[in-house]
Order: sequence, then C-alpha cells, then structure tokens
Amino acid sequence: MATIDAEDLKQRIGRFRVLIMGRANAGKTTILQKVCNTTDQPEIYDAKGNKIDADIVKSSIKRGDHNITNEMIFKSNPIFVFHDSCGFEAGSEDEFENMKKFISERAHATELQERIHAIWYCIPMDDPCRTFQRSEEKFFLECDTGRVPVVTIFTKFEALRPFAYGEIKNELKGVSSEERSKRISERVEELFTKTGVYDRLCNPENRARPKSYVRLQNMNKHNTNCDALLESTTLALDDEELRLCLNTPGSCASAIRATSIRLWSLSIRHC
Ligand SMILES: Nc1nc2c(ncn2[C@@H]2O[C@H](COP(=O)(O)OP(=O)(O)OP(=O)(O)O)[C@@H](O)[C@H]2O)c(=O)[nH]1
Ligand SMILES: [Mg+2]
Repeated sequence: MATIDAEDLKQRIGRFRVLIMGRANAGKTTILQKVCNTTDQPEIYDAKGNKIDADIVKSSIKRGDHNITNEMIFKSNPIFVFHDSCGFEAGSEDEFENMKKFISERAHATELQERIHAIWYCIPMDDPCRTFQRSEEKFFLECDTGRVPVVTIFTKFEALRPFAYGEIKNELKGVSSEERSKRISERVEELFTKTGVYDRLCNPENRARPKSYVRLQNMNKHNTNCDALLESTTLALDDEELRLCLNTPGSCASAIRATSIRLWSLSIRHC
C-alpha cells in the first residue's frame, strides 16, 4: 500500500485547517490530540509562522489574552493545522468580535493556505441543563461561516448516563444487566432530546448552522478514537467535493491519516 509523506504534502499543497470552538473544559485539546494520535502538546506558531513558546501562550491565556490566529500543529500529524477558540465565552465583547472577524475572513479567504476548511464546535454534555449557553447562542446566531462546514461535537457524551441512571434507578431493581443497560440508554436519549440543544442549533434565525453532528465519549481514555468525527467532517463537505474524494491520490496505512488526506484532497480541489 502506498504511503504519502506528510512533509511532501505540506510542501506541495498545504494543510487541512480546522477551527475548534467551545467553552473552557469542553474537551477541545483532547479531541485534537486524539485526531493526531498523540498525547503531546502542539507546537504553536503565530500568523506569520514564527514559533511561539507554549508557556508564554499559556500565561497570556490565563490573563485573558488569547490570539485565535495562532496555529497549533502536532508533530505526529502535521497535515492538520488547528486554531483554538480557547473558551471565548469568558472573553470580552472585543474578543467575540475578533473571533467573528477571523471566521468571516478565513471562511472567505481566496488563498487556500489561509482558508478554514472546517469548524468543530464542541458542546459538552456533562452539564445537561446548560448545553446551550450565551456563547453558543451568539456564535450560531451571529457568525458568518460561509461555506465552511460546521460540525457540532457533543463531547463527554457518557456523562449523561449517571443522570439517566439517577432518574430511573428505582425501576431498575431486579432487572437483568442487559435490560438495565438498554433502559439507561433509552433514558439517555430522552435526556438528550430534553436538553433542546438540537432545536436551538436548527433555529432558522441562526446564521451558522451545523452541517453534521457527532457524539464523542470517553475521549480521555486510551481505547477510544475520533474516527467518527473525521468521517463526519468528510461527509459534511459538499457533494461535488465528495465525488472528487474518489480521486484521492493514494492511501495511507492508518485510517486517521487516510481520512485526513481525503479531507485535504477535497479541500484543495474545491479552490
Ligand atoms: N469524562 C470525559 N472527560 C473528558 C472527555 N474529553 C476530555 N475530557 C477531560 O476534560 C478535561 C478538559 O479537557 P480539555 O481537552 O483540556 O478541554 P479544553 O476544551 O481544551 O479546555 P480549555 O483548553 O481549558 O478550553 C480534561 O480533564 C480531559 O481529560 C470525555 O470524552 N469524557
Ligand atoms: Mg484546551
């Protein structure tokens, strides 16, 4: 099976650029690490490509000073370049406006190297009463994401199970473990529907609408992966791009690498 050298791809074409968004602690960094199959921290570069000391970035984020134009690249999978919204809900109105401007400019950038190819919006499920907060409302109502597919990720999905169990534990006495698991799963679905998060995301007044959804769970554990997210992102690209996917030049050993190359291949042909 042919392999494609990531460095060669970078030289020839460029990278698949993703903006990951969501509140602090939503699980964003964990997802990026999974996608790149690493537990390392990314290298950080400014918009001009100068490497920045990660500690300096961390301390400025702590002071509430975050630069969305910074790029994060994991050595283990340099096909991807990530931008992190870094819990923009805690920031000022100015920060929100900067984020909006960044998205609008990068969604419409003519230069392939500059364009965002996908937005991953993380909504954590560990607090089901607060799935859609002011930050989500503002993003979906106001942000001009152009043709860039927004994939909503319901993170920490397994956190709904203890809530579901708590609601029906009396009914579960004396029930077989299989039946028990089935009923808890059913209640999880009910709880998820009750959050109303889908309806809020599909509000016709929203400027940004998710093109697809994915549920991720136990991303903090070793034996899990993000393949569903990568597949969902691929499918969120439009039909023409999808057809071109069939012409992907070559394939790679790992599924993740293969998918990222497919994403890259689609985006390059879209220009
Ligand atoms: N239970 C559970 N915990 C998770 C999951 N994904 C991530 N976590 C944990 O949630 C915490 C926050 O994860 P991060 O990936 O750092 O979240 P983040 O969105 O990058 O947070 P900020 O950088 O502060 O905005 C960590 O302790 C992770 O181990 C998940 O799927 N399930
Ligand atoms: Mg993070």
